[in-house]
Amino acid sequence: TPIATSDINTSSGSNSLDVLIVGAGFGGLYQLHYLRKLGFHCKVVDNASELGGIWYWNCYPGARVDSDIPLYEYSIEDLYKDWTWSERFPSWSELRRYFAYVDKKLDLSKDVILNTGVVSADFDTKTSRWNVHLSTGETYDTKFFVLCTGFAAKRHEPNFKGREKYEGICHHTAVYPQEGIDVKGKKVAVIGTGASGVQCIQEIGPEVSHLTVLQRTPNLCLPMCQKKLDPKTEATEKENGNYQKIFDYRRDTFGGFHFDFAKRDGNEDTAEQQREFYEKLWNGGGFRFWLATYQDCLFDKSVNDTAYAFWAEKTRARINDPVKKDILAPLLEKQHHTFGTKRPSLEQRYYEVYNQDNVDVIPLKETPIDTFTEKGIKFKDGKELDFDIIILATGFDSVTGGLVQIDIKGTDGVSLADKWSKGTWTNLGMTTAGFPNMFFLYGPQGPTAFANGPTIVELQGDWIVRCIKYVHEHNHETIDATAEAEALWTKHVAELCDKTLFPGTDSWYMGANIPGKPRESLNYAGGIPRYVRECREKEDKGYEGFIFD
Ligand code: N01
Repeated sequence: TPIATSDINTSSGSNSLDVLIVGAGFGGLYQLHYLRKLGFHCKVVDNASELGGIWYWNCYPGARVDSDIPLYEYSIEDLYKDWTWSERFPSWSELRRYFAYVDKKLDLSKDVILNTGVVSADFDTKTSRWNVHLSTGETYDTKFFVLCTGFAAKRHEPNFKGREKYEGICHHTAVYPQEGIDVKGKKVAVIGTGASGVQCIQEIGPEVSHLTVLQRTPNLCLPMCQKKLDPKTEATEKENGNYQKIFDYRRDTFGGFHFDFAKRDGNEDTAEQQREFYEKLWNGGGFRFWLATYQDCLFDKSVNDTAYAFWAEKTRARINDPVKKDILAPLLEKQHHTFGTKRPSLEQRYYEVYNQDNVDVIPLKETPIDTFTEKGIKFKDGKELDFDIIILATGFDSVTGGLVQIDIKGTDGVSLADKWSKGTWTNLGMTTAGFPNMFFLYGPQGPTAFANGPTIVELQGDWIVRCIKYVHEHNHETIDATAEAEALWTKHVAELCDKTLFPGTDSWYMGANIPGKPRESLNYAGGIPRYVRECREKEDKGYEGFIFD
């Protein structure tokens, strides 16, 4: 809810702002809307040529969200009451239309600078303001600097040998051409089977002449159970107040969804009861099998094993070829990782695609890539395959990458990239010491990747808005995290994660997908209610763990 509407604009000059926000996705636009309501003079800067953040860039075939409606939208009544979704899990194009609708309703675009990157920023200790340098050559000075870059703003393109030799079409899913690529009748390779790879593979499999999937690790995909939505039912749900109830409830669940972990351990149930429970979760679709399962599934390997075994049995039954079965859905004895410690993707017809004669899968751990060639890819076993198109679904330098790729220098001139080069340090997952008046949301050491985006974006967004208001109303020049507080927070985040099974798996959650990146818990594993409580406590104590100037 808006806090006040008084005119408290303190900036002067056309390139002088109260708040410069980076990123025009869910997070940045939320900041813009509420800070502007308070009277702050704000601008959002984004590289893209439309609003939507991640949904602008990730327009690869089949891209769609993995949170069900109405979770994946703002909980602002003015917005949800007049918007109708067509599918339970909307596609990227419908999400883009949603952003255009939000823009129109909230009149956002007039304060968004598109087609423009933030290249660098430095804090001027004399004026206590940030100088923010844009790709256009312009510089803005701003009192507050809020980074809403999301967790996937920097794509990861592995350094494949010979990549420059390849003469065919090659794109990463996160910069897929906006106009698409005609894959019909083409020989296509997809490298990577994370969420992006899975969606792309199931979409293009039926269209291409031949598809070769290069899989390093199997994705433990769950059934999406997609369905068309009925506009009349949606309208009734809103009238009955059910949307509002869901939005309220999502703030009280571990992951910001409209379901939560069961309040019992796996071994409290008999094998038969477990099976019945798993069936129910499985048939409910979405992330239920992951985030509404036994409360100890991501802590206790023996319970996790029962979930994995159930998953493998269900999945193997859908794959005809015994070799593909073992590559895509290995039995428990040969599992690559525990269930849920890499993000499971939601799939619609993913496994059936591999039953088509024109679809092959190559297990890269057994048959590694040697080099890209002019026409395709050569493998270490000597096999060479030609492709018209190679799609890199190889993921992101997640969570921290989008922040440190901007050259941000704090009070002592040290860059954020240098500060975090051996490990990430934050206070409450929204600030970092030595970078006054700088905030980030949906970033490191917050619930980020364990949470539904819009839920956490609103919760962190509200905290940041209130904090900026507090600094302003108390006539402070700056707020900065103390080194002690961020050391404690960083330790707390690591301890929470260490109790889980996550550290045992190489995943982007742990920074383990990027060569040389520190291995650490990039996300807060205590769940949203606890996180919000901890942030609120500091706030209620007059921002304990922060210093003001
Ligand atoms: O990226 P990923 P993503 N050689 O890192 C493989 C969100 N998202 O873009 O697992 C060969 O998950 C890598 O292999 P391995 C969502 O949170 C959401 O798919 O590291 N392969 C893996 O298979 C998601 O989790 C949605 O062994 C290499 C793949 O590339 C996150 O974004 C849709 C390789 C990368 O998978 C990231 O998903 C899309 C190499 N050198 C994304 N390097 C929805 O909501 C990496 N790989 C639906």
